[in-house]
Amino acid sequence: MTDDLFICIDHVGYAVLNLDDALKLHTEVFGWRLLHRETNVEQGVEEAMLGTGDQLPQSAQVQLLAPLDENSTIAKWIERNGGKGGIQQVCYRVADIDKVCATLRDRGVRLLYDTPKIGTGGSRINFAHPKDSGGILLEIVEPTH
Ligand code: MC0
Repeated sequence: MTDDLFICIDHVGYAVLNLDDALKLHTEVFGWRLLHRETNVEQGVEEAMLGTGDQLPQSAQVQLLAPLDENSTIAKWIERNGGKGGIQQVCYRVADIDKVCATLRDRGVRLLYDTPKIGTGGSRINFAHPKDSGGILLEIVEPTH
């Protein structure tokens, strides 16, 4: 057991305008494999997780995030980005999200949620505000296994 806060980069999240179009590009052209797809109403997204193995969680996956409607954080991000997709977030994997969130709060980082919410595949997630993480929206995930 080390004192490291994070295990690894879990995924990079791309905001996309259309999930099926983006899936075609990232699987057929770039050769990623679709590992998981779901709709997360609370987060306002339809998402797809891409990797090179057969099952979650792997290191450094690609997550495609399409807005469910115009109120989605992804829709707002795309609008602010001139109507184009791009990198919306980077996500770090942790073993104990409650412990890591407490440590980050102690260090002055504002987290978006008081308690973690449900993310991809039933994982527990929280986000550091971009103002406190060098302008990058930083997601923290504790996978289910
Ligand atoms: C906003 N800002 C960003 C940003 N979004 N900076 C870097 N990366 C981003 N993605 C900046 C704005 O430019 C602005 O800076 C400042 O943050 C505040 O922006 P705002 O317009 O006042 O606030 P909103 O309404 O855009 O909200 C930003 C916030 C929101 C980060 C709070 O996007 C949020 O709640 N995100 C967490 C949830 C999320 O992203 N869900 C979708 C992924 P200036 O300098 O102009 O003031 S769901 C997911 O990822 C799940 C499924 C999973 O992985 O399991």
